[in-house]
Order: sequence, then C-alpha cells, then structure tokens
Amino acid sequence: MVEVSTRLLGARTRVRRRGGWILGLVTALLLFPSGAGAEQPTAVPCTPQQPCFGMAFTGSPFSPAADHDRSFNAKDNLVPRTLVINRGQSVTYHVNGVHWPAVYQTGIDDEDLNTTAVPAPGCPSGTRVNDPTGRLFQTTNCVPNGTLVTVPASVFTTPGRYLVICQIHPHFVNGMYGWIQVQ
Ligand SMILES: [Cu+2]
Repeated sequence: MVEVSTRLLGARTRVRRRGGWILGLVTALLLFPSGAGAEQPTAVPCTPQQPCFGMAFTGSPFSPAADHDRSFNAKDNLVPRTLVINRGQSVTYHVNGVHWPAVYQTGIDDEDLNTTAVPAPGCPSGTRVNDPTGRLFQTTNCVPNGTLVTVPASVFTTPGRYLVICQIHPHFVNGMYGWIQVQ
C-alpha cells in the first residue's frame, strides 16, 4: 500500500516536472516568437508603393555557400515579385545591398536571357549578365546599398509584363528577377 502511494506520488511529480518544462517552452515562444526576431527589420517595409530591389537586411550573416543557409536567396529578391502599375507611371526601387537593375521589353522571359558571366569590376562577385537584346533600361553600373533607382514611365510604353532583373551574375542565376505588369 505504501509502495503504491509512493509510486503514484512519483508519477505525479514526473507529470508536474514535464508540465513545468512545457510551460517554460510556451513562455519562451511567447516572449521570443522567432529565434532570429531581433535581427529582422521592422523599419524597411517592401510595399507596392516602395518596392525593394534586394533584401539585404534579412537572412543570416554567415556565408550561405559554406553553411547551406538560404540567406542568399532571401537577400537577393525583388519584393513584391510582381508590381502592377498603370501606363504613365514610373517605378522607384529601394536598393538594399549592392545590385544592378535592368528592365526588358514585354515578351522576354528570364529564360530568354544570355546568362554568360562577363567581368564587372567593382561589383559583387566581379561578374554580371549583359544581354542587350530587348533591354530597355539599366543603371550605368552596380549601385550601392540605399540607392533609389527610378525606372522612368517612358520605359513602359505598352501594356504588358516587363522583366526586371539584377545583372549581378550570381544574383540573377539564383533567381533575382521579378515583373512589372503595366495595365
Ligand atoms: Cu543583385
């Protein structure tokens, strides 16, 4: 009888211990909703009104190539991926990180471009893509973090879908492109 009581007491203690552990975890999750929360941006929104060309403020600081992290793709994105504008409107991108924007005429897809790496001294990786066919707009070189790049309304003469790319070679081949849909 005494033995049974002791066993019951032991089981109850174990339950209470496990309950405490779970309660602690729940509390930690409430206090710190995501592990890297403190490193994520709160002051740089990417919206249709202020689209981002690059997301340098996100992802992990270590080399993705070395450590199999996906930060490379997280940082080198256009957000939003597709912008919808009306004819007669320009588009101003907020450049986060070092990038090289270019815009192509309607009817050209990302797979259509010549992705041969050509030298680009002074730019990340030192290489770029440089396909002039159908290219309507590009900056004269890679542009530094924090630059505002405006694609003038005169680029968007006809309704349709315009390909927007980063010409830094590894950025483009890893998917740094998006679209401007002109209505
Ligand atoms: Cu880029």
